[in-house]
Amino acid sequence: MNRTLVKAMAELNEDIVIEEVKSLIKNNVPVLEIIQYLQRGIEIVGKNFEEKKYFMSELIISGEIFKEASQILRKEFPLNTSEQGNFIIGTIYGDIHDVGKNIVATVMKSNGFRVIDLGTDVATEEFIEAIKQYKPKVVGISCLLTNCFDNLRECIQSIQNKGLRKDLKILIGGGPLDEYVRKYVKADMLCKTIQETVRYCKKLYRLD
Ligand code: B12
Repeated sequence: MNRTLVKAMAELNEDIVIEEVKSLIKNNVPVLEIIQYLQRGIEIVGKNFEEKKYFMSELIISGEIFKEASQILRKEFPLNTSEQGNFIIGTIYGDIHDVGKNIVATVMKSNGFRVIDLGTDVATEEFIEAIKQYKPKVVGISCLLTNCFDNLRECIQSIQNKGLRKDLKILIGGGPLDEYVRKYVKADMLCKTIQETVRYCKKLYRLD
C-alpha cells in the first residue's frame, strides 16, 4: 500500500500525485496496483464530499487529477491491435462519471478487444443501436449514481425486450454498485475491479 499516493490523491495534491505515479512506474510497480491506490484516494474524496468536508469544486478537481494520472498510466499499457472481440461500453444516461469507464476501456483495448466507447449519459436507444451494429458478446455499463439505478434497469430491460439478449452478457460496474443492485437491474455480472472485468470477458470470448 502506497500511503503517499493515497494521501496525495485524497488531499488533491496534484504535483505529488503525478510525481508519485511516475516514481512507482519507474520502480516497476504494476499499473493496476497504482490505479488501486488512486482509487482508494479518490474514495476518500467522495467520503469527504458526503460528509460536507469537500464541495463540488473538490470533486471536479479530483476527477481532473485522476484523469491526468490515467494519461501517464495509459502509456504503460501494451498496445494491442489484434481486436479479437467487440466490447461496447458506456455510462448510463443521467450519469456523467467517466474516469472508471475510461480505465476499463483502456485496459480492455490493451487486452486485445475492439472497444466501442459510447461515452457518458448514454441513452438506451444508443446502446441498442450499437448492439445491433457491432453484435458484441458483452456490453459494459457504468453507473455511479444511486438515482440512476432505475435508468440502468430500464436500459437492460429494453435491450431484453428487443430480443438482443440471447447471446449477450450485460456487465455493470461503478463505485456504489453491489450484488443487490445487480439483481435489481437484472445484469448478468457485476465487476468491481479491472482484473475481474478482463478475466470475465476473456472467458466469454475464449481468449484465456
Ligand atoms: C470524481 C467524481 C465526480 C466528478 C466526475 C468526473 C468524471 N469525469 O468522471 C464530477 C465532479 C463531475 C462528479 C459529479 C457528481 N457526483 Co461524483 N464523484 C466523483 C468521485 C469522487 C470519484 C469517482 C471516480 O472517478 N472514481 C475512480 C474510478 C476509477 O472508480 P470507479 O468509477 O468506481 O471505477 C472502477 C470500478 O467501479 C469499475 N468500473 C467503473 N465503471 C465500470 C463499468 C464497467 C462495465 C465495469 C465492468 C467496471 C466499471 O472499474 C473502475 C476501476 O476499478 C465519486 C466518489 C466515489 N467513491 O466513487 C463521487 C460520487 C460518485 N459522486 C457523487 C455525486 C452525488 C455526484 C453529483 C450528483 C454531485 C452533485 N451534487 O452534482 C454529480 C453527478 C453528475 C452526474 N449527473 O453524473 C456520489 C454518488 C452518491 C450516490 N451513491 O449516488 C459519489 C459516490 C460521492 C459521494 N460519496 O457522495 N463526481
